[in-house]
Amino acid sequence: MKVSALSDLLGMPPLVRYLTDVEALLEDAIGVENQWISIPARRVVGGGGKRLRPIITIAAAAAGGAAVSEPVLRGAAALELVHVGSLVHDDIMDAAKSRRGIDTVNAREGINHAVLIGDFLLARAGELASTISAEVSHALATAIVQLCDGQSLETGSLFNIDRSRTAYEKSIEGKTASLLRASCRIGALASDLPPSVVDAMAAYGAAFGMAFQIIDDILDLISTSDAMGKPVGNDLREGVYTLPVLLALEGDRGSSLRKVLARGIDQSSIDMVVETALTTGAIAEALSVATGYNQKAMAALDNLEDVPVVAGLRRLPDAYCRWAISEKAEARYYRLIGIGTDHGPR
Ligand code: GRG
Repeated sequence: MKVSALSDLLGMPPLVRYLTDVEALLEDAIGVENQWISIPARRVVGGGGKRLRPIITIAAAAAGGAAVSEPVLRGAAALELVHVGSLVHDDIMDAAKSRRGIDTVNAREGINHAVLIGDFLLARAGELASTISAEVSHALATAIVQLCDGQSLETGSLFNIDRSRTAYEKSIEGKTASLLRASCRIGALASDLPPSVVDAMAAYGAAFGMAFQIIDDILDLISTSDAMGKPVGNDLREGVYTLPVLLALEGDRGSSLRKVLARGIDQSSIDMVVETALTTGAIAEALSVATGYNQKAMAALDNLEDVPVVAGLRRLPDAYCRWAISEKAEARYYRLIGIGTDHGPR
């Protein structure tokens, strides 16, 4: 999704300028003399991320009618640093070789350096947050706690074919939704918006974050490795059974799927899971769960003043999901997942 399109969608003409300021803050945060840190940190922070968390931090501030101030931009940069730090640690856990088509730190510089880069990025985020307020620092630290919580729940349930849908949702609430929630909360807190607006924004970010992760999990099954920057079925290979797989396990062909998964994961079992999830409607159902979370996100904004950015934030969750599917899902699956051809690449 291009920033210019996002700025139109959100009704925020100066978004590009704000993001340029965030980039400068990120560069400041990672530009240290020690090249063991600065080189890999620049590669991962500058590695082509969408900057979704900074964008929603900024939009949350603007949605409450506040000017987008310097503290809001520092908060936005802090959130991106936590996001990238968590990805560096995630890549260590997965022994991933590349992300967004770029070498991971564990692959190029080694695991020990990667641990330190992740820690460094988190610490830099903490420093930025501390320049805003104690409340913002607290919100950021809480989000990091929740990220660890969600990720450890996932790690503890690898290859568990009895993983429940509730357990899945609790895990993604921590590992993904908590950071989108914190982005919204911190945007509002850094602008001194009233508690009712802070809470409404946080509820919006949390619900959108759930949909965001569910879409990512769907795409892991029906995208292409080129579009995702990692092999299709990567979650399955790692033993992460996500919502579409859990729904397929609950369906008519659940018992044969169980047997296939119990035998171990190879390319033919991945193909079988994808085919089953598509033809039994499990993927379509997962998509509709994501849509339900998007509706919850929109409803969270009901009591906010109807300024253009609030209307833009209401449009964002559905627009993001449509964009992600149209950019990344294989078009031949559209009919099976119950979406029209208007999702096709533009
Ligand atoms: C050290 C903070 C910290 C956490 C440790 C490893 C871990 C616990 C958490 C990682 C959780 C994780 C990988 C969640 C996935 C979130 C997700 C969907 C990331 C992709 O977000 P995008 O699409 O990424 O916004 P880009 O590439 O655009 O930046």
